[in-house]
Amino acid sequence: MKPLSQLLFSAATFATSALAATHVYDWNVTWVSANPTGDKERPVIGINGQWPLPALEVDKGDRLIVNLYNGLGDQNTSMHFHGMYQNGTNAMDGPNFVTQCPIPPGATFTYNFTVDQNGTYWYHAHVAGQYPDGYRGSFIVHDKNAYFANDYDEELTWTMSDWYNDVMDVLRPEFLSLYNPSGAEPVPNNIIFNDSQNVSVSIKPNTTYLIHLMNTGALGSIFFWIEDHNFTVVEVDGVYTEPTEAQYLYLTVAQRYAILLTTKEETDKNYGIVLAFDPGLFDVIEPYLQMNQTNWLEYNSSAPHEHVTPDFESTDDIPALDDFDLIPADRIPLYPEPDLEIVVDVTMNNLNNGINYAFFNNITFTSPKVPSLYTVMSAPDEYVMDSTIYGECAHPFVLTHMDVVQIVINNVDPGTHPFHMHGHEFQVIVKSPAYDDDSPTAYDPDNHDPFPEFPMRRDTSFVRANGNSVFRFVADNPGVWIFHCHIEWHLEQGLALILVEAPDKLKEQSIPDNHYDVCKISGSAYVGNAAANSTDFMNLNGQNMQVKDLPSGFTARGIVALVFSCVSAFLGMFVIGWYGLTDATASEAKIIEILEEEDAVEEAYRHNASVEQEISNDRIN
Ligand SMILES: *[C@@H]1O[C@H](CO)[C@@H](O)[C@H](O)[C@H]1NC(C)=O
Ligand SMILES: *[C@@H]1O[C@H](CO)[C@@H](O)[C@H](O)[C@H]1NC(C)=O
Ligand SMILES: *[C@@H]1O[C@H](CO)[C@@H](O)[C@H](O)[C@H]1NC(C)=O
Ligand SMILES: *[C@@H]1O[C@H](CO)[C@@H](O)[C@H](O)[C@H]1NC(C)=O
Ligand SMILES: *[C@@H]1O[C@H](CO)[C@@H](O)[C@H](O)[C@H]1NC(C)=O
Ligand SMILES: *[C@@H]1O[C@H](CO)[C@@H](O)[C@H](O)[C@H]1NC(C)=O
Ligand SMILES: *[C@@H]1O[C@H](CO)[C@@H](O)[C@H](O)[C@H]1NC(C)=O
Ligand SMILES: *[C@@H]1O[C@H](CO)[C@@H](O)[C@H](O)[C@H]1NC(C)=O
Ligand SMILES: *[C@@H]1O[C@H](CO)[C@@H](O)[C@H](O)[C@H]1NC(C)=O
Ligand SMILES: *[C@@H]1O[C@H](CO)[C@@H](O)[C@H](O)[C@H]1NC(C)=O
Ligand SMILES: *[C@@H]1O[C@H](CO)[C@@H](O)[C@H](O)[C@H]1NC(C)=O
Ligand SMILES: *[C@@H]1O[C@H](CO)[C@@H](O)[C@H](O)[C@H]1NC(C)=O
Ligand SMILES: [Cu+2]
Repeated sequence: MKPLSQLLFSAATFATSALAATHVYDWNVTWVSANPTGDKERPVIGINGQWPLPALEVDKGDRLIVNLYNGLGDQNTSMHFHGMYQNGTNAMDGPNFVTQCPIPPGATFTYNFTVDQNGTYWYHAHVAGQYPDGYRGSFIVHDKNAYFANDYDEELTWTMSDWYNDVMDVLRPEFLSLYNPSGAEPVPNNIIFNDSQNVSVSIKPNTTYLIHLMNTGALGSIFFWIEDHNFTVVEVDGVYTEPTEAQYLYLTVAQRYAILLTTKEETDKNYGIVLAFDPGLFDVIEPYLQMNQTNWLEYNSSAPHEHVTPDFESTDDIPALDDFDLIPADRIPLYPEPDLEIVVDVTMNNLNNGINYAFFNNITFTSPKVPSLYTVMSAPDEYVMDSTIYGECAHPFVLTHMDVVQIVINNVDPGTHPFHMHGHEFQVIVKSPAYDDDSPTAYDPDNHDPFPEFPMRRDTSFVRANGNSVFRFVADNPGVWIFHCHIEWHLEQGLALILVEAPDKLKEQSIPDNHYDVCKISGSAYVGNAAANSTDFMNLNGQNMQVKDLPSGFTARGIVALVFSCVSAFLGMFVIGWYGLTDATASEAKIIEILEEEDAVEEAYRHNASVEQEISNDRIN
């Protein structure tokens, strides 16, 4: 028998009432090493010396307390519990400079909230492109009252993700660079299943499994299916759906599904669990990139494990379930006509430093000096409803409590963008097809398909190339919520805005001292407006602004030409800049400054060649 002290203190989980438990985790976040693909051992971000990261599992109603110690040494960090509404606990949401200060090395930040939701979630860093370094894990909320609670025997969690052989500290500066003016995203090296590959999942015959699926990747959308097995979708992003049979699913990064799968009665054969990248997300398909990956539903370990070769001409032919057709099990009808409509155009373009950025209505998200939640907390009541104080380039929209809000997204970009809203799920009431590059099509309020009667709701929904989408939700959760593209590269490029929801009500919430302590340690301001002015909230002098625009007419190709001409001039091969670049601009000065370092010349040549290659690929696509 264990001594009493151990019985009391060894378990991190203890019941606080007959119903709800409190789970306390002390997580030490450090660099460890891993090689999930067999390709390359690389640094990854682990927890308590381990990677893959722990799978979080709680029951609905439980409290979760994570004491997060930043043991990385060289990077700030944070944690976001993706899909949690953080209703009443906005301070626990995680994004840096939105609801908290970055957690510097050596500091501990405590996340503490109750979970009153169902289903399939995940957790990941929300700072400086960090989560693709492996800093993400699954988070499952069990619900014994689920309508399908008695329809399954066992429960499984399968994650899927793209995988890079290089760390973000290498990839990020190469991506956000003058030498990558087209903004071509780094293409992953591989695809992984449950942080591994070629996994055999040993299952029992004639058994029904509830399987939680999630794409925890940075960029790649993934088609998912199981050879010769159909299944029933019962949940998307934490929202129960009416049971819907499916054969193929499509998961963008950050999307989740829960399915019921009944295994066969015979055990003579194993079946492939197949993951296939959507090539549409990648600018170039490097020859080394394996586009699909087989794992096995293993009925019999001594039967063969055969690789499945998807027999589709192209991924366009994969008849994946359209989530737009799903009906939420609670049958919440279409929300009424909106009180507030936010219309945003999505574009990508270069700014004056030659770097390619992403924009909502010409604004690329630029962090305020003070986390916006702390601006709400420190501002006098008469200012909180004025979006000015949150900073122009944090792109704030102030919402009134209980308003019906409609977000219209017009994608004036040839890429697919999976948009994620913190603090809510939203109804997806329009999801247009893709359009050609020469005819991006905006949502037309006077000419659209009828809205669904019971629209599907989720927290991450993608907008197709050059298409549009309309989301609706009720502003019933006071908080500052970031709304952003979940492709981590695009978030780094600034494809985000903030919803400052009912700041007058939000002021009733409190911020633990520990959170402000972290600001003090990291040297971040935590009172005042976006410019950290706490004496005059309407004075935004000194706020962080986005980089200036390029001179008009300047294009990505122009920058390539400029870099090329500078390199050539440097080498003495007098070449005049193309595209009429007679005006020596700040970016040219910058290029020259960079090129003054001799090593950079060779580097520039290499990049220049690959950029031109990518640009021509862009044109072909
Ligand atoms: C975190 O882990 C590192 C590496 O194992 C160790 O040096 C450090 O003392 C740990 N810190 C805490 C607070 O647990
Ligand atoms: C998985 O199988 C593929 C194809 O056989 C192989 O290339 C890859 O190295 C395997 N991955 C691991 C982690 O063993
Ligand atoms: C961490 O955050 C602080 C406060 O914003 C900032 O000054 C510092 O540069 C950041 N450190 C890194 C390594 O990004
Ligand atoms: C977590 O939050 C609850 C509710 O606000 C509070 O009572 C409790 O003391 C907090 N625990 C920690 C460790 O911060
Ligand atoms: C897959 O990963 C989850 C954690 O996310 C773990 O619980 C499960 O056991 C793993 N399954 C297999 C088959 O490796
Ligand atoms: C499979 O399960 C069903 C229902 O649980 C049962 O009726 C049937 O006999 C089982 N079949 C076999 C081969 O065990
Ligand atoms: C799965 O569903 C498809 C489409 O409805 C059907 O053609 C196929 O036969 C089904 N497969 C199995 C194994 O039930
Ligand atoms: C969560 O589960 C409860 C049953 O436990 C259900 O009534 C509710 O509708 C579910 N929520 C969603 C968003 O599906
Ligand atoms: C699957 O991978 C193979 C080998 O890389 C490739 O030839 C095939 O086109 C891929 N199919 C799909 C649908 O991804
Ligand atoms: C964005 O900038 C373009 C070009 O300067 C302009 O035509 C357009 O109206 C701007 N859009 C918004 C929403 O401000
Ligand atoms: C937040 O809590 C309030 C009060 O209980 C409730 O009315 C509202 O629906 C909740 N919002 C979300 C997004 O959970
Ligand atoms: C804040 O605003 C006041 C009044 O406009 C101004 O005098 C002061 O310099 C500002 N402080 C900062 C830090 O910008
Ligand atoms: Cu995007």
